[in-house]
Amino acid sequence: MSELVQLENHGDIALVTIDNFPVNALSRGVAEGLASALDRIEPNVSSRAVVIIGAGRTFIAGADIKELEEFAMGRGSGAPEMHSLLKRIEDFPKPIVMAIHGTALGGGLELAMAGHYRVASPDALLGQPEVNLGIIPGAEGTQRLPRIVGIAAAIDMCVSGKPLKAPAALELGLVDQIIGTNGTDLKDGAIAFARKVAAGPHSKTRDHNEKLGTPQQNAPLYAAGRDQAQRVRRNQIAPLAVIEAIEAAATLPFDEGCRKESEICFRCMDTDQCRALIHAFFAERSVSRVSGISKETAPLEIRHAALIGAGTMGGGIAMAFANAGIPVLLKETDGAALDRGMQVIRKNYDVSVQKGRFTSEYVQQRLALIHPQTGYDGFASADLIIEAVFENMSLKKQIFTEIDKIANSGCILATNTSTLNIDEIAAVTSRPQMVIGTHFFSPANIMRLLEIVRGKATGKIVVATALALAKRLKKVGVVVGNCWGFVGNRMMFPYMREAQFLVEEGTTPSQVDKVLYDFGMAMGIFAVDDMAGIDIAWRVRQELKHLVRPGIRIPLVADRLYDLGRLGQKTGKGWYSYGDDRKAVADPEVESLIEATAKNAGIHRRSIGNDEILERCLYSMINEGARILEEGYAQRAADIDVIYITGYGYPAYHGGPMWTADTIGLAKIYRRILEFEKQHGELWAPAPLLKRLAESGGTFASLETAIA
Ligand code: 3H9
Repeated sequence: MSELVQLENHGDIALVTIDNFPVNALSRGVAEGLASALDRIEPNVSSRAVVIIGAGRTFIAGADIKELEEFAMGRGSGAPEMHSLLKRIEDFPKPIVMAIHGTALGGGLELAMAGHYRVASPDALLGQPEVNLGIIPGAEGTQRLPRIVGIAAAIDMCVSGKPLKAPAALELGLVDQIIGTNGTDLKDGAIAFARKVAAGPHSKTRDHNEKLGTPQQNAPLYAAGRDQAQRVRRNQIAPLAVIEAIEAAATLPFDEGCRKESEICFRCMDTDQCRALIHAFFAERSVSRVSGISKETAPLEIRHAALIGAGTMGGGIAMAFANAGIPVLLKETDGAALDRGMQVIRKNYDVSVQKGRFTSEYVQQRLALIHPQTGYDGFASADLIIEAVFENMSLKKQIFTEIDKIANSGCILATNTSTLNIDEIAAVTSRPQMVIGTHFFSPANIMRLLEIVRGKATGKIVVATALALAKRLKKVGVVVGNCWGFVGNRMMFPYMREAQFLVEEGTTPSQVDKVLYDFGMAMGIFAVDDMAGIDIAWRVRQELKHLVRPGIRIPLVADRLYDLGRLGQKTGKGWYSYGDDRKAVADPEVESLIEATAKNAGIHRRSIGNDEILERCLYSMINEGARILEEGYAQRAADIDVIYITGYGYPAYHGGPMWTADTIGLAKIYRRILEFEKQHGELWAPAPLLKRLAESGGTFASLETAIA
């Protein structure tokens, strides 16, 4: 018997336990173990029914994604052949009860649906999240799920990838009974359930065709599904492909439908989107492995936090803490600013209630955790103080000098700077080892990224605490080194620079934004600038002026917009104009301004194609990413990818900028950068690391450096 699958007899019930830490992934070994357990149970006359359950915290969280990755990358044979195992389960002469706790996802739910009954603990989650990996359910899920829940619910589950909670699954017939509401243990309850059904007849899911609907009934469901796929998963292949497979369930006999599903699944697996999404899955999980921080580095406990600044960032951060149940003091300089900040917080919570995200009771509890104040009362007992005022070094230094005196000796002092030097800020305190950068992204209560900036003196425990805090706030913490703009904004700078040069040279903000949006960015860069505020970027430029070398070309139009008071969405005008509906509309005034500015500067204007726009925006970013990696400010290329996917709206199905670069081919990018260098000068000098990798046939993914 395999170590991954154990078999015990509980009287007349055979109990099969899958034990493949940490999430009981349905690997080759698990599939083989299950088959051999069934081989032993079948001839055993004293076993009348079977319960299959997961050890540890979950049922089966899906196929082993490592095996899928090997296959998608052309290195292995992939997930185990599941069809014969599923057939064996469904045709088994004794009833099989699947006992689900934690998650039954992907192949886990597919296996469960081949069983004759499913019981679940009240908090179990059941879903087909394969689209998140760029594939479709490949173990007969698209054929069994519609037979159990109907076409509409199957489309919704497979296109959204969102799991159902056990009570909703019960309503749809995906679960037969919930066990545990009265304190019964799932295993005991499932065994009792199996005993009850042991004598009766048990049917096969594949034989249930009654929920499959008629072509007339289904046509609008497929159309709505395709619409949903294009809306929520723009540009992606798998969500549309999964509808094709579900259509096959309704039109073909079961076995033929399964063959069609396999064909579609293999087609999806052989796409750049699938490879990129699998990369993104593992990348997000690898960021918590930080060089020099071992599992033994125990984080400090954050029981009380304090925040300075109740503006857009401070307010969002306060909400993130309150949502995680951490009480937070929120300080502003005067009552009016504090009231404004609290009003925004209340308004944001009201919107969440209107959208059904939170209940009013939940919101009241969260608001009670935020304590608005104009002084430093209570700061002495905070475990963490975060400064979130605007980007001005002298103001930040003044605040850190003050809080260093008030805070207790074990308190971490963090700055929410997006660009400034952490070491310079830490140097004004008596505890540089306790100072760290926590760069939140706006809106901070929503955006998942937390860039954790490690200064020269920042202690390991402080870094470990920031990583643990990110998890608690339901964010993805990525540790980066202390350089200008850190990782995200440092790469954003050349990206924005090229976008602006492109408009000066002849294109328009709308054309640039459309190219970026069509590539998959959540928003075009000019639309982002308008949302963030033209004044915010202007302020950063003022702090940066001393770093700009004389004679180097700099973008000119953004400063003109600032001078004209076109500060973006907040003033109704920026790169675009905005009406009440906040929709960006191209503005002839901006186009004239761009033309006049270019003329004054002697810039020759020409027609620019979409390929050049995309290449200059992406490659400038990638080139900077290569410098960051080489200088050790990011530990691995995947960290940069996670930063861009979770904080900058980069499409996960392109894997992040460094993964995109590997996919395009570094040699090709290097050659193009050399051409840009010839045309535009030294700003396009290729990063030495890019040159080296391009010449040696290497990739960013194969590198791993230590944080500076
Ligand atoms: C599929 O099933 C295809 C079939 O249709 C076709 C079959 C033929 N495989 O996320 P966490 C690892 S596609 C391998 O930090 P959480 C993960 O890398 C699959 N490894 O925990 C991490 O490792 P490490 C469909 C997996 O509590 C550790 O487990 N299923 C898998 O925050 C802990 O993970 C999915 O897409 C896996 N399937 O969240 C579900 N899953 O510690 C994917 C996890 O070394 N998984 N690992 O970094 C998840 O959504 C979350 O992991 C889960 C737990 C919700 C389960």
